[in-house]
Amino acid sequence: MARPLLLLLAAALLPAGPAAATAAGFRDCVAGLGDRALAAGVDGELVARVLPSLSPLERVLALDRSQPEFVQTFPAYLEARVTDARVERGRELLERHGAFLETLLDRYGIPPRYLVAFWGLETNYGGYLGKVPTLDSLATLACDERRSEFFAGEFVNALQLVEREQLPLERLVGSWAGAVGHTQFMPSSYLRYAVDGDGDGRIDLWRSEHDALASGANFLHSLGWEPGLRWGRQVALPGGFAYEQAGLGKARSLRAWAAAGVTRADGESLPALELEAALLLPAGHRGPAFLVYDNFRVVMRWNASQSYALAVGLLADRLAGAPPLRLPPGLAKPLRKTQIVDAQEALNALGLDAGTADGIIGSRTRAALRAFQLEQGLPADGYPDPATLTALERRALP
Ligand SMILES: [Ca+2]
Repeated sequence: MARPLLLLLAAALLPAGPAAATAAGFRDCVAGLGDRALAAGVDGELVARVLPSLSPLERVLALDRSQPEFVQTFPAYLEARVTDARVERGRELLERHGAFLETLLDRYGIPPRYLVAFWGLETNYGGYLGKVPTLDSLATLACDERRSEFFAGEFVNALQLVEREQLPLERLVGSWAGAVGHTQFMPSSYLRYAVDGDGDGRIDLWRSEHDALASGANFLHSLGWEPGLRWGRQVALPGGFAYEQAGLGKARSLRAWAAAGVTRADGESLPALELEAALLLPAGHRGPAFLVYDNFRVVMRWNASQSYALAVGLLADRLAGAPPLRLPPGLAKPLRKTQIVDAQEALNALGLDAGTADGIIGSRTRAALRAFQLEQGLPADGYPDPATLTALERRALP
């Protein structure tokens, strides 16, 4: 019964005009979220206490709509995230939490270096948990038309979490998009996968590092991590390699890659196993090449970005003592988003189906670029390097 009362309040307290319409719209929407929470079994007292406290956050909408001018390249992404300082700190934490991390390896099959790598990438090992009030950000996004259904569900999950863990409301802070704690779980993942690592009977991903590490281990285990296998590795390609063999959807056995002349980065042969691996060229054929295994796909279920999953694997390797990845110079130069949009439009005009011209280099754009490169006799790595963009511009001229 909260809805009519809140609407009346909104109408009585706010001035007329567009702002009032927005504010009244938010109150109406929030009342709907409350009904949804009640229907999901959330305690009425909690719903009644939370609803009037919610505020729409303009900056959350601004961030959700922000369109970066530049597309960050993989080398730039990696340089910003897998830093020497982060490696050093991660090694300290591996040591400090060593005994506990070993128990997680026994129980969930996730090696310590991966758990620490996720921790480092998500929040810089708890250095930045986010300060945005989670219920406000989730309500704001749930009341925006773009991804309303997803965030409405997360809002209800957040209330269920408050109830189950008896959390004080002020504890719920995190990223602008509603992720919380050391491992930046959305409320649905927190409810479903978080576990009590320190054994105090509660699951607190903000305050307990052991709860966060154990929850990360349980999450990866639930997503299908295969114990005993790596994420992948950097490899070297032979001269004259046919780059169109690259792509996450083109997995072949390690034995087949070895037969195609692919070696470990140090030139040693790959183990002749039946293990399935896909070849990735995240910075094109001039950049590093990686073979990635099934556990890489598990990391992408945590976060669907290939760059993120590569950063997790490469940080984990460095925590275990691997040297920094050597990148050829000049690859980190960012691409303008407008350049990518233009390229996508040109590819679509040529009938090569790059998908929506949104400036994001996804799998369809990569496939369309590869088709164009093959047609032009360019290295078919699916990467928008200057040679490809120039050829595309020329080809697209009327
Ligand atoms: Ca705990």
